[in-house]
Amino acid sequence: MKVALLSLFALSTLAACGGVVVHTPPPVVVVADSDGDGLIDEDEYGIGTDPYDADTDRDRLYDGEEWFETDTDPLHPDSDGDGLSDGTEVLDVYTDPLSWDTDGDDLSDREEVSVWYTDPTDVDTDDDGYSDGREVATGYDPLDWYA
Ligand SMILES: [Ca+2]
Ligand SMILES: [Ca+2]
Ligand SMILES: [Ca+2]
Ligand SMILES: [Ca+2]
Repeated sequence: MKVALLSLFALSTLAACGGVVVHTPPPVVVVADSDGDGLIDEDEYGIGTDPYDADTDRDRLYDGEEWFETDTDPLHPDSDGDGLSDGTEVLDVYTDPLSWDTDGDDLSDREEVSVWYTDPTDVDTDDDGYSDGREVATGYDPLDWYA
């Protein structure tokens, strides 16, 4: 018998060529990020953000950015509750979106930016040796070295 001389490999090759070829699709892994914000839909469902809205809390930071980079709450536009949105702190005034008083002078980031116009990242804006918070509390001008 000629066939008896064929190796097992040859036999299986013959069988494959003659048999029905069944295409098995590779396993499909769903990693859809429908809104393109850097968080896959599945994670968004877990976190509670909207998988079809790149910026669920409307603070100008993408859900994925908040989750992976700034550590801010993608469901709350003002994570530290200082009155400035996370987007404003990160993109505009460069303060800490996770601290209500970035420079520790007892004036909140919002107060410094929109009330006293002092530098929220400088404890003593006018460099007179007295902190902005202390000047405000004692009636002095935190923007005037002489007052
Ligand atoms: Ca997403
Ligand atoms: Ca956001
Ligand atoms: Ca802040
Ligand atoms: Ca401050």
